[in-house]
Amino acid sequence: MGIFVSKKKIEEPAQPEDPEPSAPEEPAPSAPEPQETVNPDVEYVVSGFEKLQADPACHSLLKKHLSKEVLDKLKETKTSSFNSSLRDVIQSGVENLDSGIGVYAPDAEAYVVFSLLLDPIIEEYHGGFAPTHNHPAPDFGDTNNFGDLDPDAKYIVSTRIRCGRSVEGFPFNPNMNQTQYQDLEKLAETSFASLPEPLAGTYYPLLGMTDETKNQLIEDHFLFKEGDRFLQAANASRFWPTGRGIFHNKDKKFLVWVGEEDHLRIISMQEGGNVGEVYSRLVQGIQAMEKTLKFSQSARFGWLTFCPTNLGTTIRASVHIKLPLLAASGMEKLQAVADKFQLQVRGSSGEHSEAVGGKYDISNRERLGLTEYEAVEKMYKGVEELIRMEKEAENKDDKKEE
Ligand code: ADP
Ligand code: CIR
Repeated sequence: MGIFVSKKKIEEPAQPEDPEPSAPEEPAPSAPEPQETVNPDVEYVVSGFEKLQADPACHSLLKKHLSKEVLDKLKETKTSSFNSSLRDVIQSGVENLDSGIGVYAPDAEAYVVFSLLLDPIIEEYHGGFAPTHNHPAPDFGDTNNFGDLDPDAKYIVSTRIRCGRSVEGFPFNPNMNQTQYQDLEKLAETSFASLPEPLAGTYYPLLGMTDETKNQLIEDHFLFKEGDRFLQAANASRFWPTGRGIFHNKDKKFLVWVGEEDHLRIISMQEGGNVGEVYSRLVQGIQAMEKTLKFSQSARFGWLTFCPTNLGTTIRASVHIKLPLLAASGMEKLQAVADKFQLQVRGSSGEHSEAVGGKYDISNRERLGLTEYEAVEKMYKGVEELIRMEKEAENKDDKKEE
């Protein structure tokens, strides 16, 4: 397990002790200097700012957008709902200097109260979603428009589309207590019980799961990894494994994560490149769960999530793909090609992992300011183009050999 950074309590100011009664002939002792209240959260963000600035290898959006001016304006700010501070927002990025983003929203109100820092990060991540923009209404479009990206099964190993949901009435991770995790899990289980075939299945709580089962589920890409240091530093892993678990249907093509980064992650996945099948199953799953659960939404940001990169549609549509020629020089080079289509390249075990056996995870990068349909389409069209480029490179190689 990685580090765990606890939320420190604000210490009471030291009280001066009552002076001893002095002898009448001696001068009265002077009153002790009033001591300044030390607020550890403010001290943390001030030194955190310096730590970020001092590390030339840190390239997070937090470092880029936390200017001295923004720090000074926000360092004493708190949300009224949960008393969350700037420290709660930036702690993950300060403890993990290799963060890409570095911030989380400790509660829904933080998106408004800390907008001076979060708005520019959101704008940069989600392709120019400016403070004046509003996220469009949910629109899944016609799921049948997407076909199989790789009918010959030459490049794409598997396809997965997920979304995140927060359940109304529960705070985000750092403000959840143990009972709330248990209550959230119970609510989710009630919802799973109402799922129709072929989505129906079983919920497996992490509590009591053997290490063997857990590790197999992780290795097979079904379950979240344990001990994510980015989440731990954001105070998102407290009371682990209470209230955490995974639901899946019989063929493990429809899955739901409970209590990880978001309250729920709804997932559809299968082998091969049939995006239409994967997407339509996800839409069915979301719509079935909406019948029993109410999810948190904001007029400006769409579906609300813990990480600002997931706001809006919360859709990450990905393929596990092998593109040996385009990836010949590694992940960074492939990312440069993928940037043209606003795609994100991850390793084969998810974010912050390496590409094993030349298998990359390529997904839409933006989730906010576009519809669900458009988010999937970004991945679809981009990957279609990458496969075309790989084929072109294969043809060039063939010509060289002739
Ligand atoms: P998330 O997708 O929820 O943001 P991760 O990047 O950690 O989180 O991925 C979660 C898991 O899903 C990892 O095991 C990852 O390898 C797996 N995964 C992602 N895309 C695919 C895919 N197209 N096929 C199979 N597994 C996938
Ligand atoms: C980071 O900043 O790298 C982690 N907190 C993860 C951010 C989510 N990543 C993403 O690009 N969607």
